[in-house]
This record gives sequence, structure tokens and C-alpha cells, in this order.
Amino acid sequence: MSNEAKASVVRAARQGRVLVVTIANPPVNALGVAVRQGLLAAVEQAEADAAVQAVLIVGEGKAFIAGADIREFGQPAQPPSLPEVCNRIEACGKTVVAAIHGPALGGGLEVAMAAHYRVALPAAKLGLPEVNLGLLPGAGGTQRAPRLMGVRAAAGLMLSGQHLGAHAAFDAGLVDRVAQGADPVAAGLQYAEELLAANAPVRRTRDLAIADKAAALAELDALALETAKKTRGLFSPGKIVECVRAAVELPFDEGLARERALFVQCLESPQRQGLIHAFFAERETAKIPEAKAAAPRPFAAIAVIGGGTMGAGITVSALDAGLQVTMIERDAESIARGQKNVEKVYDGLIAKGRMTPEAKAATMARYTPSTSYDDIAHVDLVIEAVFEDIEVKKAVFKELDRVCKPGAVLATNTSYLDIDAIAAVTGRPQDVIGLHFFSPANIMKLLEIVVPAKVSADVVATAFELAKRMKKVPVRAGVCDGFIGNRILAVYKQAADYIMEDGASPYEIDEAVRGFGYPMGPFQVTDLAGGDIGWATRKRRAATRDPKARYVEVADRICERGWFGQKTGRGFYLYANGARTGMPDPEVLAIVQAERAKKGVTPRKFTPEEIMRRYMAAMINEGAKVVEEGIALRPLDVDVTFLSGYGFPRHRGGPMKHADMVGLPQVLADLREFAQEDPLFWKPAPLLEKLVAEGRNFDSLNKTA
Ligand code: 3H9
Repeated sequence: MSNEAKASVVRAARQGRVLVVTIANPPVNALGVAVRQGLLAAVEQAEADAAVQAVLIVGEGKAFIAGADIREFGQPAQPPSLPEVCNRIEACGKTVVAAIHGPALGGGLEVAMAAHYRVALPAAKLGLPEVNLGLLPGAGGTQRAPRLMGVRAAAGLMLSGQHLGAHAAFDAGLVDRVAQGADPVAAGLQYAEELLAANAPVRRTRDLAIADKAAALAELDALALETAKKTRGLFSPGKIVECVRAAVELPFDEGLARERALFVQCLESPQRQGLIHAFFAERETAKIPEAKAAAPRPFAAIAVIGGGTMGAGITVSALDAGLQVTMIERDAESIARGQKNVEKVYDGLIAKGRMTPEAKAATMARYTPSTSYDDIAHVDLVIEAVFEDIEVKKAVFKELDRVCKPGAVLATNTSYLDIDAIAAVTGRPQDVIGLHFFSPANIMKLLEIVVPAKVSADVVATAFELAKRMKKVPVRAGVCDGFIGNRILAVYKQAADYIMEDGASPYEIDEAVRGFGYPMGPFQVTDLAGGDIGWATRKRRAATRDPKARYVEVADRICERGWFGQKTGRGFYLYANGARTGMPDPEVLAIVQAERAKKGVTPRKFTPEEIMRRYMAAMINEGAKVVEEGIALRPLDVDVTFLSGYGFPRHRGGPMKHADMVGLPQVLADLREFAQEDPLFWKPAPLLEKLVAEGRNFDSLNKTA
């Protein structure tokens, strides 16, 4: 980087006796090498200039400083390091003030904690979210935060990754004052001048004492146990607790050295790679060709067709996004039920003290129930969430075509069906799109935006804008049976069935999948969702199934008995007396055994590793096909789909990132080995073979579309 560029990311200019140091590194003032150099130079300038009596650090734009530059992790280190910069700020002989008007996160808060005084403005957000990236605060944060806010609160901030607003940060002792307004320079200058006028001493955080060390250590013992239990399988949380212990037990500089050593361990961990991949991937999925080609259509009033679980969840999401919602149901009884489904969500929040009855009333004022399509002639966007049957959906879209105003966006929430065929029943296929929400729709973050052949670019852009307003994670998908998520799910579920028929029990498989980091295994998920849903899909596909393809009938045998999972008290597991955790069922094992005998399968043993190799190979292989066919724009879109909608362990970055970390040659070798038993199912995706032949990985395809 040229000297001029370096100079421009950190500007230092004297205002009276205060040197105002402005970080101007858009979009979020991350602490890249040029910023670190600039900050160091500014402190030296302040020391050298006799006219300067205080230093004020501020950020330009929306953020104070969002943290270290995450893009530099994994690259060769470039001096000065951030710990060095923070130490230099703290050592400055002139009073240093940080004025925080926006996010001060991670390294950003560490810079502020190294300053001698801190003032926060109302929009400030302070936090140490490194744990979300598989890291720990590595620029003195683990040593300074406990000195400022106490051991327990500091550990809580670092382990949760939560952000504190200005007042909460003040109450916690992280900042010294809360000022009004939005101008950090004005607020900071005023504070600095007051401090100088009062002859306030240079006050270094490193010199603050930690009170009652014995009690703090006892608390940390308990916290270490609790953290190990709660963050099972995660690396950095335990290291955070170790750092805080060092803050209590060791002199400051030794604590810093310990923090550095543990930070480097985190930096080198595969979990850091997975989590940082997830962070960027979630921001990349909104970068789609249509967003560059067209602007979204405006929307304020929408309609939701159907008031079942899905329709109600979507309605809540839309109301929470500030939209007007008209819900349509076929008769008075159904619409009353639909409204009840919506109100149930808000009543739940009221019961938990998270919403006031007044806020509910204000929200519900934007909700209109109706049984007549004619009431939605004015809306800008419609989301259909009726029964998953193509004929029912086509009938709805004919009605929408009849009543909706020209230019209204018509979306279907189908999870499998052919959206091109649905669009074709209207006279305006350019306005028809898929919005695949996940249940419960007001909670699940994923929104698959399914792009049929004839839809216009501005409708796609509108769908992405809607996702943003609803705070969803949008992923662009092409039309095929199951789109990205459910299509791949169907394949790895099949792999799980094969493993079961070949010898592992459903309980062993679930345990292996949980051991990998999922909250639940596939058979538990089936029981939770209801076995009848998959059964209906299997029946629908029976006619088109390849007769040569292996088909496991265990789930059908279970469904034939009326065992649909939790809701019937029995599925792959037994749920005695409405229990939510299932117990293994010997009768299910007997069914599995009978099916094996029928097919002449001699059961064999599988280790958890063998189970996961197959499970993941099936997922990755189908993921490669989905990318190759253009159903997903990039491998990262597959990753985000599984991270946000299917419980894939975030620290592994998603299935395609996981494949890159395992190494594609290994994945291909696994597939070829399994293909010896079943060449049809385990046939490697051509894209995977191509990448291996070219020595490339999935990430090489992740450039923005
Ligand atoms: C750390 O500090 C380690 C230290 O303790 C120790 C060091 C030794 N770096 O989210 P947005 C990009 S670890 C680089 O869409 P918003 C982001 O990719 C760090 N880039 O905006 C996006 O780029 P693009 C601890 C970053 O307004 C653009 O900025 N800090 C960074 O919704 C806008 O981001 C964190 O974990 C970064 N640190 O939210 C904070 N941050 O336009 C992470 C963002 O090309 N950041 N970008 O897609 C955030 O939580 C949010 O970005 C923030 C703004 C709340 C700041």
C-alpha cells in the first residue's frame, strides 16, 4: 500500500490542544495493517508535539472500529501487531480518549480499552464477539476487560459474543460516560477538554486491580466446567476462560503473553477457518447477478395465503418487518385459526416478558384477516403457503392472477414443487418466484429464493430485499425437486438409510451425527418433523424412482404402523407420556432386523467415523451436483443453506467448506470406495472429479457471481 493510502486511512489533525485521530477505513474501519501503522504513527506524533495535550480516537462513517481485519487471518503477519498498537496507545504519556458512536467490536473495543478514557454515544455497540469466529480477544481484551468490568461480566461478554449498548456498557464499567448526539468528534473533544481542565491523570487500564481474586478464581472454576458442557466440541470458549484466569493470577504482561499464545492456537484451529468462512459466506449470498441488474420493486402491503403453521410464521416475520399483512383463508373457521396461530406467537413473547400487550396490539393493527381474494387487489407482494400439492397451488395462482394488480410479486412457499409449472398457469410468469421459508418461519433464518426460468430480475431483487427486511439469510436457488436444501437432504437421508440397513442402528447413526456437531441426528429430525411428511414424498416419487436404485423400506414399515414420531408418541424412538426426548425402541430394531433379513443383508459394524464418512460423502457429492447444475450459484450457497436451515455445525463452515478441509482427493477416494458396493448411488459428481484432476477446491468457485 502506498504511503498516501496509509495516510488516508488514519488522519491526525490537531484541534486546539487535542490531536483528533480519525480512522477512515470503510466499510467498517477494520484494523488492517495500514490502520495499525497509522494509529502507531499518530501516537508518536502526539508524543512528539508539545502543543498536543490529549489524543482523541474516533471512527469515520457508521462504525468506531469493527475489529481486526478478518481477511488478514491466515495470511503472513504484518507488523505492527494489534497488541503492540494497543500497548502503545495505553503507554502514551498524554491523555487518550476514545469516542464511540457505532460498533466497537473485538479489536475495536480492545483499542478503546487501551485508551485512558471512553465516552459512548447512543448508537454505540460494544462487544468482544471473537468467540463467534473461533477466536478470543487477542489484543489485550482478555486482560483489560476483567480489570474494567469485573471477572464474571468480562467472561460473560467474551463467551456470549453479545453487544452492549451505550448505557449497558456504562453500567458495566466499560465506558466512563454516555454522551448525546451522533458526532463522536464533538462529544470526544468536549470530554477531553473537561478531563484536561480537571487535570485528570493518565489512567491506564493495565494498572487497575482485580478485586477479590480468591472469589474470582472460584467463579472461574465453575465457569470452566459450565463452558465445557455448554460449548461441547468448541475450542475457543475454554481458552477464553483460561485467559481470564491468567488475568486474575498473573501480572499484566505475563497475562498478555498467555493470551497471545492461546490466541495463536485458536487462529491455527480448523474451527477458526470454518467460522470465518461462515461469516463471509453469509454476507456473500446476497451478492447475486439480479441485484446488480435491477432495483427491487417497492413493497409495503403483502398478502399471505394460508394461515397454517407456515403461513402464520411468515405472517409474523412480515409483521415484524413492519409490513401490512392481509391473511387469506378459505372460510371463517380457518381464518380464525390462522389469526390464532399468529397471536399465539406474540402471546408467547408476552408471557416471557419479551413483548408488551401494547406492542402486540400495535403490531396486530397491521394485520387483516380475510376470506376473499378480492381483498388483496392492492397488495404489492403475495406469499402463498397452502397445502403442498401442485393442483392446489395452481388453483391459488389462477386466483392471484385474476385479482392482483399488475406488477405485484407472486411468490410460492413450496419446498419441492415445480415453480415453472406454477408460474405457467398465470398470464405473468415474470412476476412469479419461490420463497421457501423454513419452519418455524418466524424463527428460522434461512430463506431459499427460488428463481424460475421466466422471472424478471427486479422480482428476484425484490425477494432479496424482503429477506433483508425480515432479517433472513437469503440463498438463491434454481428450480429442481427440493431446490438446494431438501434435494441434498434427500440424498444424505438415503445414505443414512443404507448405513442402517447395512448394520448400524438408527441410534448409532444419530449419535455419530451429533458427535460431528449437529444438534440432532437424521432419525430424530424425522421424528420431530413427522414421519408422514417424508412418507408422502416417497409415495409421490415412487412412480419415477429408478428401479435399479436401492430402496430401504424401514421408514415405510414404521409409518404403516401409524408411528409418525413425536406427535404420535412413537417413531424411530419412543416418546413415553409426551416426552420430547425419545428412547430407543426394541420394536424398531426388530423391524430393521426383519428388513435386513428380507434383503439378505448380513449386518456389519460401523464406527462413528465410518458413519460420518458416508454421510458427508453423500452430502458433498450431491452438493457438487447442485453447484454444477447451477441450482446453487456457488459452493458457499450450499454451505449457507445447511448452516442456516439444517443445523450443520457452524464451526465446520458448511458441507463444501468441510470437504475442502478434508481435501477433495480424500472425498473422491471415499466415493470410489463406496461405489464398489453401489455404483449408482455413490457415482462421483463430474465437478468433483474435475476439481480433483485440476488440483482445485470448492472455494476456488466461490468468487462473487
Ligand atoms: C478480532 O478483532 C480479533 C482481535 O481480538 C485480535 C487481533 C489480534 N474485517 O456485516 P456487514 C465487512 S476479530 C473485515 O454486512 P453491517 C463485511 O464482510 C473481529 N471485513 O455490515 C462486509 O463486506 P462486504 C471481531 C469486515 O452493517 C462489510 O464489512 N469483530 C469486518 O450489517 C459490511 O459488513 C467482529 O467479529 C472485519 N472485522 O454490520 C465484528 N467486519 O461489503 C464483525 C465486517 O464486502 N462484523 N466486514 O460484504 C460485524 O459484526 C458486522 O460487520 C458489523 C456491521 C456489526 C460491524
